[in-house]
Amino acid sequence: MKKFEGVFPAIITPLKEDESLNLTALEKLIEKTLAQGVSGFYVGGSTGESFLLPDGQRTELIRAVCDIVRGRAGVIANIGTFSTSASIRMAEQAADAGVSAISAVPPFYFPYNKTEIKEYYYDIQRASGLPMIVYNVPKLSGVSFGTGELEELLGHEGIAGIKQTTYDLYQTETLVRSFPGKSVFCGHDEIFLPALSVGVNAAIGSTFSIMADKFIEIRRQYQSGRLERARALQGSVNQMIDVLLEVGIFKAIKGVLKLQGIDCGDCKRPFKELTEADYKKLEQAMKILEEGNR
Ligand code: MN9
Repeated sequence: MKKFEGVFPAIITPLKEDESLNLTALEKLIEKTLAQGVSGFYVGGSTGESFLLPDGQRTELIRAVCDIVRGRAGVIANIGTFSTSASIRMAEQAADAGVSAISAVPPFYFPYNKTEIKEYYYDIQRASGLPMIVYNVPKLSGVSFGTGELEELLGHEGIAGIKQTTYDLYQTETLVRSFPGKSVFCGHDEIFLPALSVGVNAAIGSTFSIMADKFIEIRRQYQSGRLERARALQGSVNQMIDVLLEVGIFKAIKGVLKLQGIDCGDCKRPFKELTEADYKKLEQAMKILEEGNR
């Protein structure tokens, strides 16, 4: 099974005012980050406002990303929805579009037991024939896995890896050590360097859309043993992330992209539009990020 390595932006979904996909902005975003050296893209995840998109639009997005990327990088699509059958349908459409792997948030809202959740993953994987990356995001899904439960999932042959959107590096280290052949992705950009130090070699992150170059550099510095430089860079991206989180992470990323010349529209309601004061904060943070880099 192919092991993923490198930096994968969890891309935002560029929208026009009528909420249709903005394919021109999508292409610009993909080309910009490919030129910076990203290894692939994570599509239709939390950052992509997946659960706010109407039926069919997530599939349209997955198709569009595959068409733009044309095999130059990996494409991992979150096809997780509320039911096994609907997720299988989306996984089949993603397979048809040519994705490298699928991923899924655990089924949520209803209180499923762990057997139901595990079988959800196995059933989708089996039906689609694609490698599956489990999306562990307890903060948003409300589903928490113990380390033993994740080990059981990763022990299954169809499960190719896991996107660890938790701050629990003890759990992450255990998974990396126990499953050297599987892909363990860091899912929190603010702990990218600490994750590298426990053996993680791949990351999926929302902020890579606006500063992938910085993370690629952190990894390069880490790999060449220049830890102080890597730590300084992590510190400078974290100052930016502090502001993004304060403003509201997904809409703030769209705001920064707009300031960088790629207008991806606003996040869908109930998210509120950015205010003038928000834009000022973002502009200031961008300036500090660039200055810190000189
Ligand atoms: O996809 C993102 N996860 C979520 C990854 O937003 C749930 C992260 O990149 C975070 O946005 C980022 C800020 O906490 O690490």
